[in-house]
Amino acid sequence: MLYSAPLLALSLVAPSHAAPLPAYTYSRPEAADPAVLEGYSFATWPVRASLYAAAADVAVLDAPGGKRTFVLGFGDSVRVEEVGALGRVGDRVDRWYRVSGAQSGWVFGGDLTPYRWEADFDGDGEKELATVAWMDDFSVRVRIFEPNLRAGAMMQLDLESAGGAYLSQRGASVEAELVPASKAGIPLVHVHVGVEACADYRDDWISYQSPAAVRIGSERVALSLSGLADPPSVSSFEVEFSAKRKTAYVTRTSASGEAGSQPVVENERYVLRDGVFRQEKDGAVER
Ligand SMILES: [Ca+2]
Repeated sequence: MLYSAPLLALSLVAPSHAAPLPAYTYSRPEAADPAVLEGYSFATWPVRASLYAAAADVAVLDAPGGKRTFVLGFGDSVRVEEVGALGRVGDRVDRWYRVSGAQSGWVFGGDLTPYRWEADFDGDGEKELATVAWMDDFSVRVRIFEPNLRAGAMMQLDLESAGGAYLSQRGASVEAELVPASKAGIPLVHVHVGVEACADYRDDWISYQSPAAVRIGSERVALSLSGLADPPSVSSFEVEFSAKRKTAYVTRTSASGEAGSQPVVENERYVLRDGVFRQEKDGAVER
């Protein structure tokens, strides 16, 4: 399941603005031999795609697997100029891309991500940089970087992949967005991991908060909700944040699909404390 053929066709007819990007996928069947490059599924980014260095110190090479000529900083933007061959770096399988940006050259796809934001996550008046990227072990890493702190002021939090259990595969697709403070009370990185249909999926909202006296903070899973699409058995959820009250209302709906059974609807209320939405039960907030 490589996406290169249709996407390359798309990019040929794309107008001056970039075509929508494919889903940010990284997966392989559980039973597949990790050594076989063709067993992996991953997003093939089209020419003109805008991507970002997912980590610090991303190497720009003079050729795929060649000599390092430049190093991209965390979150630096690049544009895809040419889609190269399949390759492996360490345990990671992805394509090589010739990119333009701070320096033209070849970058390994595993070092790039479509997801990068700037926001003042901890509310100290300075913006942090955040990226979301698949890791070699099929976990999803949320990195948050303090540009004005000394080198190494990078926080990271790894989320286990959902979406694979029902398909006997490792990895899945990720969709991520920045939820602004105006919506949730504090900025959150929202990460949805799953696949299109017939699978488990999970939504996590990640916060970054710093103690007042110390500038470097910590990432936390502020809220984590799981669903299942395995018709006729289905469970889903909806979340409504209140920035003003710093709360989250979760409505869970589950249906077994058995004849005569009604969907079960449950409502939960969460209160934001120390960067985490804590469930309120019987008027008390869990610790
Ligand atoms: Ca900040």
